[in-house]
Amino acid sequence: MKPDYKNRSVAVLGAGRSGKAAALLLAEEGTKVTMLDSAPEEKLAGLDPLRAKGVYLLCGPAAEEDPAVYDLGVLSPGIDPELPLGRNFSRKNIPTIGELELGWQFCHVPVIGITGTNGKTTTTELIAQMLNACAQRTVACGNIGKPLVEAAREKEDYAVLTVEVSSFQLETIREFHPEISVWLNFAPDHLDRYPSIREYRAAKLRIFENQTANDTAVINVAEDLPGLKARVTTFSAWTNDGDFSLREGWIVFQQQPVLDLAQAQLRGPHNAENMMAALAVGRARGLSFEEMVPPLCAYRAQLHRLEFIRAIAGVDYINDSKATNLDALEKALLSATKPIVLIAGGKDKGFAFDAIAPLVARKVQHAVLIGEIASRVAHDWREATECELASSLGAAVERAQAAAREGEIVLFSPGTSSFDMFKSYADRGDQFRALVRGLPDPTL
Ligand code: UMA
Repeated sequence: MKPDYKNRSVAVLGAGRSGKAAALLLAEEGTKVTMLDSAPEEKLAGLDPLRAKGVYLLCGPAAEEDPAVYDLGVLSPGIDPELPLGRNFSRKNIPTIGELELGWQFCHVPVIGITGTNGKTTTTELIAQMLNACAQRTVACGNIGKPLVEAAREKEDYAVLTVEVSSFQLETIREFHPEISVWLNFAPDHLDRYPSIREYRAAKLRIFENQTANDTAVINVAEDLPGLKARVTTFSAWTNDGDFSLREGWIVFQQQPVLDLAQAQLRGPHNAENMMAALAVGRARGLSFEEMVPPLCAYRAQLHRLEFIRAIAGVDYINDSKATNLDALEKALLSATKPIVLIAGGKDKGFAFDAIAPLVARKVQHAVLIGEIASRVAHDWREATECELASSLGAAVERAQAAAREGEIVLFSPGTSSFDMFKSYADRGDQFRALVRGLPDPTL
């Protein structure tokens, strides 16, 4: 139930997308809102509407040393509790929730929560496209971009909200309770925030915490998730053990064919699993396979996810900049049907690239490595493939073009995040696309 926030004093930590949405909601509820952000004010944008609603802003060192006490803190997902802003706040022992929990308090309709290390955004969009086509009005929100707080307050006639949830958001829930929770997969990630993968996994598992026997959990059969209270539906593209599995190019449900993969725009076993999860969600909401399959097959992947850019001299150039962890790089390698010239590397997030060296040996003819992790990856793959280092993405693209032969692909699938050289994975992917578009075509 929605608490009464009128006249309470609340600190919103982080003036990014979720912080601004939370502050606006609270200001409109009559709350005394202070926004705290470590960045200097000139680096923050879009604050005028908040000031107009009476939100007080504290930035930089003044925010990180703020001595004030509040009734409640609302944390943005990107605030690491171990960094100065988070630490200064937590030492005051003020009750704290995250933006996701605040959004949940204002939800009037059920929620579908989607988590997993990879495929969250694609699956969230698949589910939203499918439900909307099947007359169950919804919006894709949460970690995908539109904060839950914003979606929950829209005056739209939604039947359900389709919410991508990250481990960061789940860290600070209390009563967040999806009627359907989807667990796509799990692999090491965000080791720059968590002490070990145990803490990362524990945060993600909270997606099931408030579910009951009346709810549904849609899970990858490869995952051992003990103690689930909800009804379970399983899926797998790799074994026949799940309720949904693969047979002869079809997704089958309890051995009955339901979706012909040749008709779908998405490619690769990981995307087959994303579609299985969407089918399981629709089934839990009473839809028939006949109505769900056409919108799922029509869905096209977003940019930066195995995005075909162009072919030059018989070589396909693929942008997979969204591969910000090793598991995503592994999936890209597994879905390729041609020999690969790989461009990989970026920020050193603590991944052990030697874990995929046998797959690299099978699939990658040549690797061009970039970023702060480049020489470590070259060392980890020294026996798997021919490696060279490049000092910039431009140089890497040139080297990859020189190395690729007709019938091969140049795959840009970094396997780690971008922040050592770029603003985001999208900026990195946009730059790659522009570089590839500018390459000379020797056959012309
Ligand atoms: N900040 C501080 N002190 C700190 C750290 C950050 O003040 O110690 C401030 C920054 O100066 C900035 C603000 O916090 O002004 C940014 O807050 P944020 O990082 O929480 O970003 P938002 O703009 O609120 O975006 C967040 C999600 N970001 C993260 O989880 C890092 C977005 O997911 C999400 O789309 C958005 O809320 C709406 O729900 C992005 C993401 O990268 C896409 N997610 C991670 C991922 O997918 O791997 C989890």
